[in-house]
Order: sequence, then C-alpha cells, then structure tokens
Amino acid sequence: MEVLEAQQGTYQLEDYEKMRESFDWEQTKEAFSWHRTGKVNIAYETIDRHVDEGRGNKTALLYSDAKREERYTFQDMKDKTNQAAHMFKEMGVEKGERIFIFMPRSPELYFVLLGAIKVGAVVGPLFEAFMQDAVRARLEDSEATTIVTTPDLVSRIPHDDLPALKRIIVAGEQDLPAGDIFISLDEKMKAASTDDSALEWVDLEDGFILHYTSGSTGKPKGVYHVHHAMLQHYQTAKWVLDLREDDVYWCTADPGWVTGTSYGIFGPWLNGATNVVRGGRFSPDDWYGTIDKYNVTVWYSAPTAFRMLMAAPKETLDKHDLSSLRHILSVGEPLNPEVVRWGWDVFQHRIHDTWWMTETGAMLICNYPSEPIKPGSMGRPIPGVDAAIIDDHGNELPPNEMGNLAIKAGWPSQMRKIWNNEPKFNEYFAIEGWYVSGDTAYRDEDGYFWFQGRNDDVIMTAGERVGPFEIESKLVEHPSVAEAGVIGKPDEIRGHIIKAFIALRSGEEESDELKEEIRKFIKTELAAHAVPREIEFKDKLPKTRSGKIMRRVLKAWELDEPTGDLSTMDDN
Ligand code: 6R9
Repeated sequence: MEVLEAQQGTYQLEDYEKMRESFDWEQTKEAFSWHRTGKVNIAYETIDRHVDEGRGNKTALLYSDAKREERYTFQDMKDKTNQAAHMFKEMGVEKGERIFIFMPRSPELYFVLLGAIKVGAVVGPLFEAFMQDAVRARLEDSEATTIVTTPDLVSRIPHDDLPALKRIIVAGEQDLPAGDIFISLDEKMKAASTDDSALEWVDLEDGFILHYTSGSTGKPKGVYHVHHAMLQHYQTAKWVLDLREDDVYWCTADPGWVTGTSYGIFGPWLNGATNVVRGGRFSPDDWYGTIDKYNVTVWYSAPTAFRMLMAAPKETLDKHDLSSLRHILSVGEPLNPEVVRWGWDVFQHRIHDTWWMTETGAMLICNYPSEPIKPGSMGRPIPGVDAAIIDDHGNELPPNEMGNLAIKAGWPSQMRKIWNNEPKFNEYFAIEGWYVSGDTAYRDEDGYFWFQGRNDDVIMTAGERVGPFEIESKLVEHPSVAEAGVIGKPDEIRGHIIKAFIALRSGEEESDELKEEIRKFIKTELAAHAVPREIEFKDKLPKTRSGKIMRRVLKAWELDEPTGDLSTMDDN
C-alpha cells in the first residue's frame, strides 16, 4: 500500500489520535467572544472581533479580477459590512428574513453577505451561472424578500408571481430598471453609517445561511444552517487547513457553493487569516499567477481543477514561482491517487483530501498535515465526530466492506432543516442515531475511508453537484422533447460529464442542430454548468411501471454493463 508520510513541520493538530480521545466541542467554545459575553453572531466573530482585539490593521481580503485589484483590512471589512447591515435595517429587513445574493465574486458580495447576517437575516447565495428558472425555483421555495445582484444578472430575476419578494438591490453605477422594487446598492451603501448599531445578537440555533443543493429527485433543497456551525468552521480550518493568522489562504470555490462560504469566508476569517479571492474564470496561467502574486501559503481546491492544471503545458507551471505554498487540500469529488502523485511531483507537497457535504456544513472526514496519507483515501473523521460504514438497517460493517457512509448525528455544523421539507430532512436521519450521506464507501483496518460512489443519481461534474431531475424537467419543456433521462458519464478531467438520453416527440427529426439547440435551451433557461455535454436520441426511455425514468439502466447502457433487475421496468 502506497503511503505518503507527514512532512516535517509544526502543525495546529499535532497528535490526531490523542485529540480524538480527549477532544470535546465544549473546548472550541472558548475561542469565541460569546463564550464570555453571551452575544452571538457569526458575522461578528468572523470580522468585528478581530478589530475589537486589536487586529484591525491586518489584511483580511485580497481581491482581484481582470479590472480590479483591492485590499481590505479587518477594519475596512467591519465598516463595509456595517454599512450593508444598516442598509438592510433601514429597508426594514427583520431577523430570519431570507436575503439572496446573486453576484459574481467581488468585494461587494462579501460585504453584503456578511452585512445581511449581521442583521440576523438568512442568506441564500446563488451561483452566478443560474438562469431565470433556477433563480425562480429558489426564490419561490425560500420566500426570499430581498435579492442583491449586478446589472448583468438582474434580467434573470423574475418578479412576477413571487409575492414575498420586495426588493431587488442592484450593484454598480448605472440606471436601474424601472419599478419600485429596484434599489441601488451603491447609493444605499454610500449613505449608510459604519457604526455598530445595526448588529443584531441572535441565538446559536438561529439560521444564517440557506444553501440550495441538488438531490436525485424533486426540486433543489434548501439546506439550512445555524450560527452554531461556527464552532466547526473555526476548528476544522485550524486542524485541517492548518490556518494561522499569518497565512495567505486561497479557497478557489465560489460562495454560490458551500465550500465557498464555509471555507471561503467563515473558516479562514474566524481564524484571522488573509483571504485571497480571485474573480473571473479558471485558467492555469491565471491560477498559478494568483498563487505567485499573493504568495499563497494554503490552497484549497478541487480535483477537477487539479486535473485541468495537470493537463496544462509545463511552461505555464514553470513561469510561476509557487514556493510560497506550504499546504494543499482538495474537496468535492474523489481525488485520484494519480493527482496526489502529480501534486507531490510539481509542488513537492501532498494534496490533502477532505470529505463533507452541503448538508454537513463543514469537513468531517479528512487528511491532516501531521498524519500519513494513503492516496485515494478521503482520510479519517475529525476529532469530535464519529463516522461508520453501515448497512441499510444501521448495522456497522467490518473493515473493507462497502456500505453506506454514515455519521453519528449531532455534530455542531449539521444542517438543522431542509427548508419547507421536513420529510426530506427526516430521510437523512431515518436510521436511528445516524446521518446517512448518500455516498457509499468502505473503511480499511487503519480507519481510513475510501469513497466508492453515490448511491443516488446525483451527478458530481467538475466539482459541482447537479441533480438530474432539474435538468430532465427542463429538457421536457423543450418543444421537441418528449422524455429525457440524465446521467453522469465518467470523464477523465471533470470526474463526470452530464449525458442526456432524449426521446423526441413524434414527427421531430433527430439532428446535430437540434442537439445544439437543446443545449442552448438548458444554458439559457437553467445554467451553463447543467448543460448536457452529450445528448443521445432514443426511440423510448426505460421506465418503471410508475413512470420513473430508470437512470441506472441508462447508465448500464452507457457503460456497457449488465442492466440488473428489470422486473419493475415497463415494457410497453
Ligand atoms: C463540500 C461539497 C457533496 C458530495 C458528497 C460526495 C462528493 C465531496 C468528496 C466527495 C469523494 C471527496 N464529495 N467530497 N467525493 N471524495 N473528498 O462538495 O458539498 O456540493 O454538497 O457535494 O460531493 O458525493 O456526497 P456538495
């Protein structure tokens, strides 16, 4: 068995075994000011507290894109987030209201997101690629009152038939669309005070974020997290990211996804680190350039990105000085041993895999800088958390047997509900005492977990989690499409790509133009990352007698594998 031993150094988690025996989440509470004052707000702990403790002049945010290059201290962040908080307050936003943030990465996104949390609102970050229907589904389900956006995206926000929606706040200096619902962010921010009086104290069990994520059936689910999650954001950023105050840290994930908030905002700033945010799109040159330019020390990214960097010409790598890096991590999909070997080769560092989910709020199974890595394994549970492989009845399975990856329920950052959908929430906890993740895995004799796959049909493509149902529903809205089934097809770079099987309406002709048109339809109506890279026309699709598309049969067709039990298939 291949093992990469720990590299020499001093780390925030020195002795994993010892910590697993002795650790209790009560200990983490002492790191927060509410432990002394009783006053709780995750945004306060993330930003203001550093100012109150004399770290106001430290750089909090290093932002850049093709046009902007800006630096903000914790004091600056405090002022800006206070202004955003005042803006929301003056509009009459109340505790618990849902405020959506639909913007590409920019400093304003961070001001507004944290400002909304300061007034006790629940923020709903939306990825910038979402189109009108995807935005509508999320606004509708959450009954959001407010959405903050940019001029480029504002036309994708529907405002008919959304009775709860009161305000569309638009960033940037330009004329607003006509209508009372539109408000200028710049104007309101400029006019707002920077004082502390808009900050609301909340309860540890009050919500602060609602991340919509995809399952295999039904609409996207609103995963609801509470302020208490900060314990685990803070502690895992210390143990796993190994963050210290002098680190320059770069998490490449967008805040539209959970990694971009838990570890793009809260984890690093709760620990007082400097956070790099790079706007714009991925390119190997740009990414290596970002590490070089800011002397990034800790880098958290995803397998797809590493694989794309692997495929880039060597000259791109050689152009940049990456010697500032001291710790590299990965999340979102299986990290191939080959990528870990490549990382060792080119960075002289191990890439540390981490496993968690939107629903879990923070990291649960990880590799640690002070511990050996087995390339291909996700690592071992963090101290304070128990994980196991269980069968469908909740029995723990012995080492090396594959089963459901489950976590002992009750860790600090565990989701507290699925918005408006208690039955869905309960499904995760159907086995007494356990959270069942939907992933299959096994555990080896040394306690390392090995990912095997998802046991539902959720597709992980380029690190993004896409539900086949949302795409299928959109596909059948296309006038030529009668039925559609969507699967993830294994792909060397992206992990999986989206493949759609489509049965056309009678009289429709199969053609490459039609495929292109259907792709465009998904791109403009749903989201670019939901577009099926491959489309295959079929006369009819395999369905159960109750009319459900049998995706596992489509998958078997695709992979040339046996189709398994077809007794529920409708053969008409
Ligand atoms: C944080 C995040 C969750 C799903 C999860 C699993 C897959 C995440 C992984 C991994 C293999 C890893 N996943 N980390 N698979 N190895 N280290 O990604 O959340 O978008 O909700 O996705 O991602 O299938 O169930 P989310």
